[in-house]
Amino acid sequence: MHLQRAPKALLCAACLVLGGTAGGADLTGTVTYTGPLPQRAKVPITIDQYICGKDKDPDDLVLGPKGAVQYAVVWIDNPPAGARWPAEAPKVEMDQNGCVFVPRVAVVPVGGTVDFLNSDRLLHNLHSLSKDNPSFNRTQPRGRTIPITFTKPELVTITCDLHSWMKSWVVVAEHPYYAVTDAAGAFRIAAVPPGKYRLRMWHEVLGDVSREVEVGPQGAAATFDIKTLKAPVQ
Ligand SMILES: [Cu+2]
Repeated sequence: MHLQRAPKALLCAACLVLGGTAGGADLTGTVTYTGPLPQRAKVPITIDQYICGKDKDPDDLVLGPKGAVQYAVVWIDNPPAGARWPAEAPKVEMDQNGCVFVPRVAVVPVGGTVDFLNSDRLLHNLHSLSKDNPSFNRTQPRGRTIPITFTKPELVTITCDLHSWMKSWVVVAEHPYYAVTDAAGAFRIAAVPPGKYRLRMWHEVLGDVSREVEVGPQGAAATFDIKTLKAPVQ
């Protein structure tokens, strides 16, 4: 059966699985940075150049056309009552590939597991700077998968002690109304029931910003246009 012609009841069953709530519409938008930026230099790489290269672009603020910000986290701070992750939450992986974490930011449900991978032909390390979740500090040879389960809501910084420039974040989320912006700065939070919400955005150098948004039966769109840096960029 073609999905577009599926009976309404069937589509609604899909909504339940995906969003954890009955019905709702997309809350979409973009995150941009259109403020001043200092001259940014390449990040020099002094070890393991045969895999890691000689230098790399700074990745603490990744900008696309028109100031599009990648890897901003956007979420509903006051989620609808009964918001919960579906029983079959999506599998989350974070690779170390070319001596960077891919993706730089990942969202995992509370109680969920991130499979940390190493695709590089060298030794990496996983070092969490977590406070609410147990911290971990593990060496990671090539090809070894290290599954880590996160049990408390937290924004966890992950580093590799062997390569000082390597950094990533795991967002341990209590409900599914979270999104991470793509290369076009776009986010999409699916199946949001109509209502008024406080939408929050966090980014490592742009800080933590919130705004009110009203979601109707057709959904809503929201823009975060940031003009000042909250932390120095590389
Ligand atoms: Cu490393």
